[in-house]
Amino acid sequence: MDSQGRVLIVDDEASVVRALTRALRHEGFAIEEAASAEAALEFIESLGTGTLDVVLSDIHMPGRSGVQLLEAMRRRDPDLPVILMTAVPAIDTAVKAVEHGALRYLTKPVELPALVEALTYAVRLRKMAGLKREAAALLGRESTDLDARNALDASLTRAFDAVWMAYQPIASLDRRCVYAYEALVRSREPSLSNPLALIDAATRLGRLNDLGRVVRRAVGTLALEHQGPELFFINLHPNDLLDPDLYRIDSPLGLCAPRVVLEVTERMSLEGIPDLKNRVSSLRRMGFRLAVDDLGAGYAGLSSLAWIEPEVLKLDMSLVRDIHTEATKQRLAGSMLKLARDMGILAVAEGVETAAERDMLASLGADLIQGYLVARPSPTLDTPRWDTA
Ligand code: G
Ligand code: MN
Repeated sequence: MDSQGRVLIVDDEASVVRALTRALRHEGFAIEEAASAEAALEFIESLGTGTLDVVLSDIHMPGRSGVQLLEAMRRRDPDLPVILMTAVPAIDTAVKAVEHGALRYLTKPVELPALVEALTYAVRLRKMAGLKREAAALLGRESTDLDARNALDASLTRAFDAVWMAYQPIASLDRRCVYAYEALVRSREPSLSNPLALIDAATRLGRLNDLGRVVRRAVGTLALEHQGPELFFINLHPNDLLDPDLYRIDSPLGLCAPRVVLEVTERMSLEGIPDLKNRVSSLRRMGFRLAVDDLGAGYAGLSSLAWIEPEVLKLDMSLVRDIHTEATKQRLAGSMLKLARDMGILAVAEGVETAAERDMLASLGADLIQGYLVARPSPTLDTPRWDTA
């Protein structure tokens, strides 16, 4: 006889699993059991697609919680319905459950009629999702928007797991030393190996904060290990300013804040950041310094200067390129360098590729330079090539 649907029960309490299994088998469901979120994921991984109809999971379990199980599963199978159960309902877990697409949120002890009703509904949804996919295939629309989004989400998860940081020296011409290393995000995931594509994908999927956290953890960990006078520059997305994780003094990056300069780009508006001034002063109180990046590539005019009052300014490479032959760029860069000096702000010239550009910048008063001429971004903390620089 056809079952009512195949249910995976996930609960660390053996007596609960036993009781649910007995009752639901009696109602005609086929039952699988897992004693933890990890065991459930393993079981799902070992299945082909389409052989499980619904997951019924406890929330509070040793190891991963039911909400974390839901989150991990969403990446693998976007339309496998999940019903969560808890003995201690709380607003924040309910909110998270809904965010990650839990179908229902039931309070224990669960009453059998309500459970059967929820499971029956879930099984129907699951069947409908399968039918929609078949119809799409039949009509020659094999990939729906949702499929594309899920594929991108899966790539992005792989890309986060494969993130590595490249470091590029910022060199002092006068002192012939490395002043700092700028950390630049890279990923080994082939479909998102371009950092702009990576950031774009994270933006579209609402996972920018996850990316920022991965980057900050990587740089913070390296900076904690690295013994040396060099500072670390790290790029912030305006969105990172909204992430509470950035303000944690016990995070790896927070722990070495006095050796870290946070770059905020001029390319993106800071208009959507409420309380910007307070956020910036919190960061300063933690010991961070701030830089305005890509100056002259401007979106934000000079407003980010006023909001952030940076310790460091980075002249965009578009101003640097061929500066030795372009009088306008010389005048602009020269004035910016002078103004920065008058304001007590350090200036870095970015993207210096040739000795001619470097010499012109030096004659305009630049000390700190960054670019392929000196060193390319690299997984190791390299020393600059002074023969060319
Ligand atoms: O926006 P931001 O300044 O953080 O971007 C720096 C980017 O510029 C990095 O991706 C880095 O690899 C690249 N870069 C660094 N030095 C040079 C250079 O000399 N020339 C060019 N074309 N790109 C550079
Ligand atoms: Mn930068």
